[in-house]
Amino acid sequence: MTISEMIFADACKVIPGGVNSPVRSFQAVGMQPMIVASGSGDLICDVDGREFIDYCGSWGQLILGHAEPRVVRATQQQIEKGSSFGIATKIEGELARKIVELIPSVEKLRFVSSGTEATMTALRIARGYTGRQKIVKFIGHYHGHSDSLLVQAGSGVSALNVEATSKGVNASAIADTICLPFNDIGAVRSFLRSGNGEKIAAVIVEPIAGNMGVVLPEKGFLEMLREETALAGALLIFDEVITGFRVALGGAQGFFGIDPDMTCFGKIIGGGFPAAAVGGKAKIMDVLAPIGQVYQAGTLSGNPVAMCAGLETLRQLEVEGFYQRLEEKTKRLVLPIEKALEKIPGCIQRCGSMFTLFFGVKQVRNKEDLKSIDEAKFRRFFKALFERGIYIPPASSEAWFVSAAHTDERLDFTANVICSLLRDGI
Ligand code: HOZ
Repeated sequence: MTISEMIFADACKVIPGGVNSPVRSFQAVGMQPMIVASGSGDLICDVDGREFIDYCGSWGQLILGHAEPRVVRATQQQIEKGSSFGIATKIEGELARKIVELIPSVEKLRFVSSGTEATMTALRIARGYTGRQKIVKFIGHYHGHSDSLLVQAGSGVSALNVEATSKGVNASAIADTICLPFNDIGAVRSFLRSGNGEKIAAVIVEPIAGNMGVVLPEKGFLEMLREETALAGALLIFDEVITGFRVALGGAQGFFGIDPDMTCFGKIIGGGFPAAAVGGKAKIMDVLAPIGQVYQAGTLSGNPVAMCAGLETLRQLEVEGFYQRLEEKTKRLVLPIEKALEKIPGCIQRCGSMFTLFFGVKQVRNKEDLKSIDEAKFRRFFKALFERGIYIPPASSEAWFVSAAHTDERLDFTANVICSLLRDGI
């Protein structure tokens, strides 16, 4: 038995499935997870001393790579001054101002600790602000694990049952959640126009889906959402937990030029620590207590260590040419693979440094298309990469991420390994 196997077996006795988040269990790839001991730059190392080039990057959080020296230093300095106070600090205002400066649709924001909290709070704010109950989400989109948003969700939820809805979700939450197909302009427009629009508090969307693999919005889809929600008096919420500061400094909304009413952030804004936020127009955000009557709170919200890590990360992203360099790195990896994919059924869907390689299909536009992907091939592919020291997210419909720490040498090595696997057949 490897040390990873022994630790995992012990963990299974005290942690359900041995993991604190289901996709980490490697169930989707029919393997046992490695137990990670450390990370540095583009590498992670497990307790058995095996090294992996990491394309998961803590699910997109680590845009600068593992243990980035300046982030480490900033957080160490804060920890020496105290790691949590449960009271206002200067640093949270600084990070809030930085986000407001970079994302024009956000005038005020509140920090929470996870993407789940951010989207859950966004819905509560939308209901409090509009006085309406129902929300619209898209089939296969994943916005964390609050009740209303687990309905027909993506990521690990898709593996549960045909409805992809978790057991234990309140029936009234299901009844109040309307699920529509992503990228279907006609279906969304006719739903919102046929007398339903005025019952909808909010439409929540991943502007670039990242939890059913990377699926880009088709031309006009986000524009239609902006137009129709405004007509219906419903709020438009962008879940930018993955895309925020990933695809561009202005997030997906900057990339596509659409101003949502509210935005949820997570991952990158915590710089490797648990931090997330919900933000939007001041008049909407001011429904939150203590100004308004929508309640939300959290001891670790705005945690100073996470705020330091987030601020230091955003400062580095602001450096001229950062996103251009990241794009070049990603192309260095992706372009040879795309060439190899011309000869076999499969495709890469990408925006900036986030992408997914799908087997068995030439295009994925929505959840329906995922039914045709070749899961068995993905499992063989994952295992082959793993054995060669390359770690990608352990499920076929997740996003892969390139970080600023990925070296050209490791990107080329990865591209060569993948191209030869595709060429030789897996
Ligand atoms: N929500 C993540 C997948 N899209 C998984 C998070 C985790 O397992 O840490």
